[in-house]
Amino acid sequence: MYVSIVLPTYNEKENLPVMIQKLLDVFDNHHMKGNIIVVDDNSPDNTGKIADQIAAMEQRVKVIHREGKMGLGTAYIAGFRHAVENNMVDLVFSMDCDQSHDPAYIPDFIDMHLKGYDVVVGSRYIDGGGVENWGVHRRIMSKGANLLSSTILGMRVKDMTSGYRCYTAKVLREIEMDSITSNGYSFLEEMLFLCNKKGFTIGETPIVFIDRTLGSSKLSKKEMWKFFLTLMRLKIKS
Ligand SMILES: Nc1nc2c(ncn2[C@@H]2O[C@H](COP(=O)(O)OP(=O)(O)O)[C@@H](O)[C@H]2O)c(=O)[nH]1
Ligand SMILES: [Mg+2]
Repeated sequence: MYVSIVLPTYNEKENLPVMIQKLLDVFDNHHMKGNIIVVDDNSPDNTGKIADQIAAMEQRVKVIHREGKMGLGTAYIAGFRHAVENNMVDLVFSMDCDQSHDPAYIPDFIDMHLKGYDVVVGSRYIDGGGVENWGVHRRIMSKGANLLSSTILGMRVKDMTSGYRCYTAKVLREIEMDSITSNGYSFLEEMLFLCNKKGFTIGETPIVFIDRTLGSSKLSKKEMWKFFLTLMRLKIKS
């Protein structure tokens, strides 16, 4: 099993070194082959330079530099493209680089994949999953967005907005990622919608999401509105 981890970063200088070390420990402890692909958007806090320094010492770490903040969706796409250029790759993960996604869950995702799922979502909203450190406002927004999108799009997935996922290389080679017009958080919704439409199977594994303690969130009010607009557009398309 060869695994690639795509880590989009924007101002994550405190989190990136910790996250990479934790991921490499998981690789080593589980005898996994793989690499980590950091996609940095010219972070003003020099996350990109820190990533280069780590990559110079650790060949399992690759860095994609983009000119400026171009959004989470296109960062995922750039990382996914790079990951599947490698013929050895079996599974590609996406994870936030703020330590809210614990690398210790990676073996659970792999188990779900081995049960036959093409896409595995790390879910906060199934038994065993949860959220820590979120205020009431953010909890309601997230739960509401998920209920609405799974109901409107008629999908069984309980956590449509979780960014902790894994896809088989086949999924990423077959989904027309260029057709995805949404960026930011709506990307996550649109990607699952396309996977479902193509007939790929989607499973969920529980994760406890621990909100970041270092750095700050990039989720803006604008992203939330875009999420609902995307939902309507996908509904019309389906
Ligand atoms: N490359 C890149 N990474 C981004 C961008 N926006 C957010 N990220 C990263 O995506 C991940 C999730 O973002 P975050 O702000 O933690 O979102 P939240 O957890 O929903 O509050 C983090 O690793 C961010 O550094 C972007 O425009 N470009
Ligand atoms: Mg976060």
